[in-house]
Amino acid sequence: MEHRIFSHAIVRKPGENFSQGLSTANLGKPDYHRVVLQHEEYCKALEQCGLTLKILPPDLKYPDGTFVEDTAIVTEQCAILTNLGDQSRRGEEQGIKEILAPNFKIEYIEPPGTIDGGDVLRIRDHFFIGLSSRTNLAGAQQLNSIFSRYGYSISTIPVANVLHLQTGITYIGDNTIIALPEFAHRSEFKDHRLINVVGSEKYAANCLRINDYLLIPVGFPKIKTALEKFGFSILELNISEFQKMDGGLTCLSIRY
Ligand code: CIR
Repeated sequence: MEHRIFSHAIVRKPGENFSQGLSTANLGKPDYHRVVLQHEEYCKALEQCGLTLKILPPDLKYPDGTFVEDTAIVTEQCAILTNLGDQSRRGEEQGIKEILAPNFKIEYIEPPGTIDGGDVLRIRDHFFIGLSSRTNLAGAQQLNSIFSRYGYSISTIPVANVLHLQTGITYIGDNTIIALPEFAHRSEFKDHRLINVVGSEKYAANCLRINDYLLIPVGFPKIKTALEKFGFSILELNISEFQKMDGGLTCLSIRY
């Protein structure tokens, strides 16, 4: 299957303690008022892409809980609840399970395996799993045995210089990837058309293709120009406050 048509997404509103989440960015403290506005704009963009949203309320137990992508891997056939890599985020998946359980066969990653959904990059029916500070080999092996029952394949990729695999590479369909050099030159991707992301635009390596739209972060003109010729409707979003907490466009939703 070349590119999935998505009809739904789950998002969770950021809570007032959002700035107490995990961060390595050194970009300062997010402004909560702007966090809320940017999240609302993000939700509107998803709706513009044709998605029906399930908007969960903030959960103050989990300052990083708005980064829902990390909690579950949803395919056409099943939903896998991850065992999040950082202890402080374990349990975020429970609220997501309630939404997915009526419609999907639920599978689980269990200790000692850990996976953050941000480390899972799907290209057609293959899943690349980033081995990162959050996702370990035991998690990838569990995912492999789950996916082998559903006809999906996986392989692993080391992640060294970014938080998650998807922080550094996006598949936009049509056999095309956007990637940082760390991933762009790997043999796995040699048959793909490549859009290189230069160092000064590193943050734009995480974009989000939804149906006929491509969401990109605002303020990265080189990547925008490179993407304009692909014929997507490009939606530029300001998510500066989420960048301060190491988050990007994909992390803020689970699409299916
Ligand atoms: C964390 O460090 O877990 C959060 N502050 C950011 C998670 C971003 N998630 C993602 O890229 N999928």
